[in-house]
Amino acid sequence: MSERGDILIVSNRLPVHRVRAENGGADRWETSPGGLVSALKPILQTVGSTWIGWTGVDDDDRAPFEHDGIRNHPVAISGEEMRGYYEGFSNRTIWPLYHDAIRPAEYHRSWWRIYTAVNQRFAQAAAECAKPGGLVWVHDYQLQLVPEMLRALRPDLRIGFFLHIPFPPQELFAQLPWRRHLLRGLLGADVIGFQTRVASENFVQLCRRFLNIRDRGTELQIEGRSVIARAFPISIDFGHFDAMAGTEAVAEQARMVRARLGDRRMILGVDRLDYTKGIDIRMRAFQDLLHTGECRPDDTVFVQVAVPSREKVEEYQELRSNIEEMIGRINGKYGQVGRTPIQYLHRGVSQDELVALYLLADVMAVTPARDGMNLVAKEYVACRRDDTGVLVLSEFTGAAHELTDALLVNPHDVDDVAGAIKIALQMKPDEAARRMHSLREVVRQNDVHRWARSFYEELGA
Ligand code: ADQ
Repeated sequence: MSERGDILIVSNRLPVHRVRAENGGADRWETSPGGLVSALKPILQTVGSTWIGWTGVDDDDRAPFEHDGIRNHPVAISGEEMRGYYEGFSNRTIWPLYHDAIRPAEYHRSWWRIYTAVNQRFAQAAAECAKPGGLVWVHDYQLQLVPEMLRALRPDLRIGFFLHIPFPPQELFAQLPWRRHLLRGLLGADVIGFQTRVASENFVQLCRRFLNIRDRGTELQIEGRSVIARAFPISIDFGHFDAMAGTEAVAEQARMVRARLGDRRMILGVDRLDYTKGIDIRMRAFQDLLHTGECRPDDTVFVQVAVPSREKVEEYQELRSNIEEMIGRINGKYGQVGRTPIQYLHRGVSQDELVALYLLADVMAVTPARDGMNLVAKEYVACRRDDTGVLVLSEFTGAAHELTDALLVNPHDVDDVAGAIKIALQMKPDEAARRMHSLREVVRQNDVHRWARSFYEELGA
């Protein structure tokens, strides 16, 4: 991969955000949290790379700049375009539809027009930056039309596309008024990567049905080209998390938090505040355990970290009030003075703090109704160097396909989730160790470096 020199990454957001300076000093850039950035950063820092994306500020057409070893190339998007392309089409049409339509998807022609125009701008920027015969890797559901648009502008390029979220079954995808356009958009790539085999099979079936495309399993034939569509399950930098879990800085953080928690058992949830993540389900499950007395506020605490997300989208504002109301109700009913059963943080946490929480968690509760992969589950496992701790994991995550030694649960079944948390809290140390040991081996062997290598090899790097 490094022999090819520059990698060109194209995604909605640049991997940085601007932090306002205090005391009149200069603003600075910071690396952003989130699945994509956590996954790619370790690889990009080791080779020359350019990243094309939005800075997070409307109409920001600043010149390219360097941060943390990556060259950032901003794409300017106006406030109105963000409402149509991002908040609208990406997050109120595609996001719910691709996550099993757990919220109704909305179809608006004006959003689609803006989505198309903004995708064209990203394709143009990539066409201008890419070296002759170079590699371009386009990411995620906000940019599904870019591969086809980019191929039209620069047929010399090798183009990869990776979808971080699920790809839905035919019955759901078929609702989309622009279904053929989206399939053709993706087929502009040479390699299309999905999180799971089911997702890639859904895609191939849809290409057969709506575009009459011939295929041989994972290889499709379109206009004399062959396109590979298959699963590349994303992962984390195992070595990084494993090493961090052994540092003094993390141990110090863990001691501080432990002192505040006392000797209570800890159940942990860490997510972007998103309705797909099933935060409500695990709260309901915990409430059941408080109700039956299987957990008491003086022996167990649930720590839920929820990083603010998509706050301009109505569903997310609604979700936040529902979750906070629910937590308030549970704490009001079951709490004691000085003993709050659910500790809720609505903010990002530093990586030291995050790893300290992973180390303190007797049980990690990951219960999305649907999730492309879920990196949090893998991060938890990577931090449990002494093979303690139990992972409760939704069957509907991509991660569940690999992490089969977790306690797998149906997130639509509160009894199942409550039952698994109870089993996890009571699990004998030798069984917990056997499971954790095997989970750690899975993540160690299939880390993010292997993921990127396999994608790049398929792309012909
Ligand atoms: P996300 O939906 O963002 O990712 P996830 O895979 O769990 O979900 O990744 C979240 C990342 O953000 C993790 O690396 C985690 O450490 C970090 N993070 C979460 N909460 C945090 C907090 N409060 N403070 C600081 N950091 C926090 C999307 C898809 C997933 C897919 C990833 C990668 O929705 O299904 O796994 O992309 O492909």
